[in-house]
Amino acid sequence: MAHELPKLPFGPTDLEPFLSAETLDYHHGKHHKAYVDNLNKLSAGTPIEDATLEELVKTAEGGVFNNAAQVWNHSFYWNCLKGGGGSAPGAALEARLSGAFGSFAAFKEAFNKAGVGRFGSGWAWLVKNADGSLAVTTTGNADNPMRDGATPLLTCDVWEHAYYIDFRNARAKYLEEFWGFVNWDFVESNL
Ligand code: MN3
Repeated sequence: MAHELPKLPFGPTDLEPFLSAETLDYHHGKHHKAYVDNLNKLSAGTPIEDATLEELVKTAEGGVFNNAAQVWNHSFYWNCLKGGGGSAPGAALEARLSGAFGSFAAFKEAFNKAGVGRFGSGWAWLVKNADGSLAVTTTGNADNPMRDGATPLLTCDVWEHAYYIDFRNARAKYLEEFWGFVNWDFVESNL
């Protein structure tokens, strides 16, 4: 069964002033779509044709992995964002973040530092480890924490294509503005 490009969970201008409609048009309509199209080309008529996206993210290698993981990562990233912004973590999640990182502010600082520090292209993540602990991590290129048995809770795409139109080379500024548009209900649903 062919993989499909999911619709964005918000309208084209709903993330302004954080991300413009032009960014969404390119990032979702061209980059994300290209990963879906490439994955379908690589899997049509092969033994992985009926594999689920999650199976491919966990077990595939090479080009199939790169495209499958980028499809998954981008769909997850869009779900981490909330049209209109202005959401905040619920009390229980905020307490867990404070327990793990010292405070909610310290968690955001750790996440931003990790995202800025990821050399080249990749992703910043909040994950739940197999032992239930929360951690901030980054992955390079298409890589995904599920490969290491962790559960992704929140991600931010730190590939340059995610922020170059709106923030030029200022990845740190992009990460700062990201917090105003996080969908905390989605983050909590991944716990
Ligand atoms: Mn991207």
